Amino acid sequence: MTSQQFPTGFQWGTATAAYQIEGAVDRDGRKPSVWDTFSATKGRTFQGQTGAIACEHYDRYKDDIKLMAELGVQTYRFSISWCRIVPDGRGTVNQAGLDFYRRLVDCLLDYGITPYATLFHWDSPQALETKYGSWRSREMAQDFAEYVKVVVSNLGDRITNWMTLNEITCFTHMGHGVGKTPQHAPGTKVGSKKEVWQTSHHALLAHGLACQAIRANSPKSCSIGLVDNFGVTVPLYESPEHIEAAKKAFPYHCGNGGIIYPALTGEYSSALLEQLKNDAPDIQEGDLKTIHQPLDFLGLNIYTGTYIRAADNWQGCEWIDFPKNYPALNMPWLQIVPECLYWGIRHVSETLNRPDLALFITENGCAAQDELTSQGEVFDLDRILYLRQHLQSVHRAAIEGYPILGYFIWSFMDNFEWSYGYDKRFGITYVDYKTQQRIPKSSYHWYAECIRQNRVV
Ligand code: PNW
Repeated sequence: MTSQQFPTGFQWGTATAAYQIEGAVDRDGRKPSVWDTFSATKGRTFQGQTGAIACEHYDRYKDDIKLMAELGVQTYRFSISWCRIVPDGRGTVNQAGLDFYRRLVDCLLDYGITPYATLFHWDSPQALETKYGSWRSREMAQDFAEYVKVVVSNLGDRITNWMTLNEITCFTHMGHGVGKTPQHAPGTKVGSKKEVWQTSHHALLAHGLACQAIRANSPKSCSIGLVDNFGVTVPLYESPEHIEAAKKAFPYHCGNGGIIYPALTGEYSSALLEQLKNDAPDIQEGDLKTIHQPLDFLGLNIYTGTYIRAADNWQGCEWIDFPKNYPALNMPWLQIVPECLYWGIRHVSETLNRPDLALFITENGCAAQDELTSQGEVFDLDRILYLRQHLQSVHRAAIEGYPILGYFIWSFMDNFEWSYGYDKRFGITYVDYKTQQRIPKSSYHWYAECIRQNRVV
């Protein structure tokens, strides 16, 4: 057998998100999202950059999808912008917004690429932030479900793979802060940690109500997932005691105990609740039942991990800091921990006791300091190094029998990296922001070969 061969049917893909690539923020009836407002506020993003133009994907989607088809991917994960579909957040539906995504999806289907649509990737309608503080209010969950109903009843004939919300902790915990200004939109300071936890609780409710709305309104049988960037606790090395310690540490992380536990088990992890004490959110009767919907898959966004060792303390585990000069890529949090993908997959299956649940790596990738040569090429050898090692880790999980069905590289092309603006490039396709030219990097060609051979090359 050829080495590092993936199981037949393994799905190869790439991922993007609406605000990071589309631009065209005031076209065809779209109204502002919190990211338009936040990035236009002085001092919030790198050099005051915004997603107003981004990659002009709104107008260039056909060429982008053609390039994606040449790459050979079977799947594409993108997000739908709430403020294109329901520009005020609730109320009037904007037909032109639906039409854009219909054209986009039809183009994908023409090339035989299966669409995976994320219904929310951080771009809340500004109108709802102004009206009631978006995720600080329970009303947001209901309004989200209404928007989801519109999308699914209009596009559900051609999209059958849905993801509700992307990375709940990023737009709740990183968008609301106590004391200091948060790094993500809406960038609101709140009075207590409890209020922050309340925002993620509302997002979980939105997830639950959205699942119900999808099942009730999809014209076809479909599959539904949640996408989370949970914390991967990696054993210092693979001895039985460190593996045990990494498992014990797992439910303490806020994205694990506070997001995937309630979504998958119907309970916040007891480890986390003990730690939160009075900071835990208020949970109304029936909330956990609403949040705990049957899921067809879980999407894992994994870029790095944290090393854990066994310890003689009450938790039985200890978090280890990275030493100075530990290998990292071009992002403050991007320490290279290739085993993180294997352990992320294994922990979700085993620690949450869900060996049946289908998993996708819905994001994995890295920022590198890409340089365009005078010949107009980008030799991103560091990205290939990173991706190859991480894919090997996915491969290990696959051959050990974990239900990992596919892998999406973040990202198909360089894009607006939130508060880092265009300073950080995650794409396997280079975007020249002066000309909007797309230039496949070495990693694009490498990935095409992996897909062609269905193995890590
Ligand atoms: C994800 N961390 O965010 C998002 O889903 C993407 O939109 C984003 O472009 C991509 O990863 C790269 O940043 C993350 O602090 C934000 O570990 C923060 C972290 C990880 C992922």
